[in-house]
Amino acid sequence: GVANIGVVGLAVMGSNLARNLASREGNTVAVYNRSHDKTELLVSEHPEAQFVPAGSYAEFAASLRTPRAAIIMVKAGRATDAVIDELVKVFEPGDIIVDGGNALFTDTIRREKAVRETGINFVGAGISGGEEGALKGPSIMPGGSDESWVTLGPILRSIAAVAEGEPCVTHIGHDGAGHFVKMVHNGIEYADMQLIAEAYDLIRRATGKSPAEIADVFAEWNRGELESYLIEITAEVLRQVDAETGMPLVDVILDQAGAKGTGAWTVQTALDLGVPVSGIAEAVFARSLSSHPEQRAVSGGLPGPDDEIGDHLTGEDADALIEQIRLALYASKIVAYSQGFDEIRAGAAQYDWSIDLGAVSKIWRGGCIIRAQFLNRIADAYADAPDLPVLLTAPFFVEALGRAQRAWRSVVALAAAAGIPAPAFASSLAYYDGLRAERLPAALVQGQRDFFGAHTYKRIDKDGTFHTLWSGDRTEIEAVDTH
Ligand code: NBP
Repeated sequence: GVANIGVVGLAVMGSNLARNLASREGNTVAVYNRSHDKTELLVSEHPEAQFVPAGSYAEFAASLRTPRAAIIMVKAGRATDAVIDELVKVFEPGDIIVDGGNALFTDTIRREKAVRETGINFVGAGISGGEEGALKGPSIMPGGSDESWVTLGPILRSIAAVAEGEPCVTHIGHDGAGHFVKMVHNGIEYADMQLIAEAYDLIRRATGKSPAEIADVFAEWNRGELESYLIEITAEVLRQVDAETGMPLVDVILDQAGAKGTGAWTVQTALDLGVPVSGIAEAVFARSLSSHPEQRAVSGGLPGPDDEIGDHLTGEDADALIEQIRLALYASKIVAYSQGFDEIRAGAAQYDWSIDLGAVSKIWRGGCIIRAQFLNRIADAYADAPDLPVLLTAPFFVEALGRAQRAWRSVVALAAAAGIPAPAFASSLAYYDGLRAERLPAALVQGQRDFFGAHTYKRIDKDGTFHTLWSGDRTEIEAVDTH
């Protein structure tokens, strides 16, 4: 074979990734797609590219140099399993199969185990950045064995986005680690987008500013500590005018948010791990609420607050509120990222991955949807304290939260008083105050649990496990710990 890397699945993502690979010095790319017309189209549209088209899996395998390496970019789920089954038949021990689709990490763990039996390496790699990222440089989160990373590392480094001179790819950890981290990336993306949407809604409803005027606010924010791809594109979307009606595009788009499921995976996994990713969960639920028009329609008669915002704030008052909202957004964003990294930390402990959290934050600085300056601060925090249990307790973030908290509280209070839903702002603040609290009412919950289920409790003043004889004389006994 002459090709050093192959791509199976030539829809948008696969063909762009194949073109990206072919554009790098020294790469010759074997390409295969189930429906052969896509393969022919790609090759004929890009005569300059070093492609070796294959009409069958056997031809594909024959066109690859050993040890073979191939990236699968097909629809996640059954299609991925079907392609793996075919590749395993034509590949040999030592070869590498990479799944670059959006697989659920537990599927990746299962596939890695099954493929490893054949002596072939299987690498689940999260790839972020959409179509453009695939073509010009994505952020890549590969899992899999150390052995496969030796072959794969240089190839992936050559096609990844570059941030501050460093390629946005690192070997995340074994088996499903890469897809796990990609999943959490998407969860954080949901939270970030929801927080931005809440900020926009609050500004609009409190100041009456037009979407175009709010676009200017976001463009301004993008020059400061909030600088990020998502803030940048928010300004672009808000500025867009609908050609047909002349209205702001945001006002003609149906207000029902779609989802492909990776946000829900992040939350489901967090529930299993017992990690409170409340900001991410609110973002996922906010999309769910939006997509139930039949429920929203019948809720029109629900009473709102007496002090619904009457007159819009103007001039300095409006400016002051916008600054408060900016701070609330920044603080809530810190919480969302902190919760996401908490989930990665917990996942690593659960699945026995050794994940460098600082390296994860660095490969998100370019190519992916949540790329932002801010990620450098996260990298700094983990450089100073690699075992930091809660990201937001790093000095830099403590300072930022301290600076923002008054504004954050005012904004959440305003939203509640005015009847404007701001679930991600509110739950992020509640999480922050939960972490801060010296005592939590969890003590009462433990008492309730002991009352109805004899679930026992621990005491603050001595070791042991205790139970009060609630239905007897209500004396306390020391319980045998059955856990
Ligand atoms: P799609 O997710 O739309 O999948 C289409 C591809 O899957 C085609 O090449 C199709 O072949 C192939 N395929 C199917 Br469907 N069933 C197959 C089977 N049984 N055997 C062989 N091939 C089969 O493509 P995409 O939007 O390019 O996404 C590819 C992957 O990348 C997905 O896992 C996606 O989640 C992930 N991803 C997408 C984005 C994005 O922005 N779109 C971003 C990041 C990751 P055919 O041509 O013969 O039907």
